[in-house]
Amino acid sequence: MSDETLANLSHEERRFEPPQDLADHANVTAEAYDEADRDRIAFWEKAAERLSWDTRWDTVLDWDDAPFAKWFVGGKLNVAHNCVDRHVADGKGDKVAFHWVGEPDDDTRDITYGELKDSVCQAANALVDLGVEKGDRVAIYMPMIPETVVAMLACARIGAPHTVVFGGFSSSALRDRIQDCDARVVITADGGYRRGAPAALKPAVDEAVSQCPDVRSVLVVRRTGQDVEWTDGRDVWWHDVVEGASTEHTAEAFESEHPLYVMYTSGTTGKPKGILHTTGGYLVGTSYTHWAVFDLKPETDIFWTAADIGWVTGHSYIVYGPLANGATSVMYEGTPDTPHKGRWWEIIEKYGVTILYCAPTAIRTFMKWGKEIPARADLSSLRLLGSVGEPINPEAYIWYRENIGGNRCPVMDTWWQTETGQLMISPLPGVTAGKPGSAMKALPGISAEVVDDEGEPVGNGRGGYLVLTEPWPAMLRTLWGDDERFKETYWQRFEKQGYYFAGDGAKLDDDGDIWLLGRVDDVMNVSGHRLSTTEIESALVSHPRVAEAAVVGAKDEQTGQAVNAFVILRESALEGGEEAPDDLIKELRDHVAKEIGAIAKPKSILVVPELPKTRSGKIMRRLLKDVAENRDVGDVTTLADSGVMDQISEGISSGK
Ligand code: 6R9
Repeated sequence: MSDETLANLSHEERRFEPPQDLADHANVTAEAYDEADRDRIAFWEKAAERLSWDTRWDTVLDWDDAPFAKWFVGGKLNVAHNCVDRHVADGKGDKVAFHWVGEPDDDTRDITYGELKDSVCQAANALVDLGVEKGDRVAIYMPMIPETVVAMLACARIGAPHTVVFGGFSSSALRDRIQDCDARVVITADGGYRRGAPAALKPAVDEAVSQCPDVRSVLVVRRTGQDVEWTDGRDVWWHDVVEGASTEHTAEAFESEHPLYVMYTSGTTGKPKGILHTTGGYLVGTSYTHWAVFDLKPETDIFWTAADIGWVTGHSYIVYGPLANGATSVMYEGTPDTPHKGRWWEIIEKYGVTILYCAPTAIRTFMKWGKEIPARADLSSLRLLGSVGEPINPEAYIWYRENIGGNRCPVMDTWWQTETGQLMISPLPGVTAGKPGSAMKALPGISAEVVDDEGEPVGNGRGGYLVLTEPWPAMLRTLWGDDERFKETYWQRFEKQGYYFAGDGAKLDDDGDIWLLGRVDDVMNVSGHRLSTTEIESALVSHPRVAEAAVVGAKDEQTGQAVNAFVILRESALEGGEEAPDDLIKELRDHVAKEIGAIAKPKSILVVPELPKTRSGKIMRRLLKDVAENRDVGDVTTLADSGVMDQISEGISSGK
């Protein structure tokens, strides 16, 4: 990273100390860093005591066969028992596990831990009746309904690793994933609600499964009541086989390293990568970080991860972490603008949500819609905010803090990956003075470093590659069925040092705090200057008229690569429509030059109505690059809304 790029950092002088009251009662104090530094293994061993083990481990970490880790070796436990049964046994059967909110108004359900236990046992019995055995894979292709959680926990309960596939993915994406992990049973629904209308799921399953001859059963939840095709002998209704099953099921304890789930990473081309997570370490890592970073007080907090379960964020922080901690969570089926743009704030007010965890892309969308919308709701129950998925630009951070957090809630910018399973780099709410735009430090027990091409630490004030230097409990164990690719993808780059290569660029500021710069393949080279997409995007978003920005480097004869920007304007900025886009574009280019330097000035800026995003909110810059380089747009199957690319192309042809 050039020093020019780095210099932009020093503009950010704002600091937010932890609220006094939160700090006084925080679950975790600064002492945790010292404790973990003194003995990382003992630190994680203590964290493992949070769970209920059937058999205690003999060895905390076995790293002899690196990079294949084994955590809590010799230990045995059942994940569903830890997430549900033990809370019921502790007298919390009547406590709400989920306030579930369907997309159609007034379509809500509260599910207690007692009810969840009964449903999970019924589903476990039904799966056993369908012939699912320990170790068999089950694919789950569902909307955001309680049965999705029940299905995941039922699989965990009987030791059958699940693979949840986003409900928004196409039938071919589903087929590839079923085939890659050789799932024999698929759990789905007739459909789910999306943007005010039922969206079908079953036809995609029928199509996918027609090319998966080994799938013998498809278990179907009736959610929308729409018509479905039926294959006798293969398809079974959930209400027939689950709801009639016994609520008694004895959970068997599995080895700590027994596979829990496979999650395929989205947005990459080629064969999907099946990230494998296992039992003990994963539950230790997710439950500890959920408790520490969100300062979870299970008796009083109402926790809401506003994300899809088909994303790792949903797995770790809607399902496993919160349930292991006995939390009460909100789970919402639909989109933020159905039936109106204030839906989230209405939900927060209604349930008294205290902790909100969401993606910067959502925050920037709310910025675009205008602060008047959240201002109409009473958000005073909130005490802590979280962000995940992409770097949060300082502007979005401040907007979130002010307009959602009422200037009293600290913002946890959490960096992690499908591969890491658990939060890795984040502030601690009772300890850290937050800086807008920085994810701050590796959490206690986690070792991160920013290194150069040779794997040497770059030191403060410099940029390079983010690496993780020590194993951690919830780390991926391998890629499903492909140990070689696992080694190549994550461990080969810094093999000599034995570091995990995260694939993200990062820099350390003068205090040694970490700033994420996006994927390393998002770094541009303009006339020999290395520029980060994130930084130019942040500069654009800091202009009052810009809500969202995406930047790509497109081939350029003169400069090697040139900066191409795509921007969405804030709605309030459009009111009156006085200014001609041409003037605005000049103004934006000058603004970037002022914020970063003339070298970063975008060659072109295109005003667009939407940006292409995955359902986890990541901008698919690859597609914008296709547009910028005048190529046909590539695979759009992992886009949340595949019509977006048409809108962008139309914008170009109409000369906007
Ligand atoms: C949890 C999740 C992982 C990639 C990761 C990075 C980006 C996630 C971030 C962030 C900056 C943050 N990312 N959180 N970048 N700041 N707080 O998103 O998993 O879908 O696997 O994506 O997302 O680039 O490498 P996943």
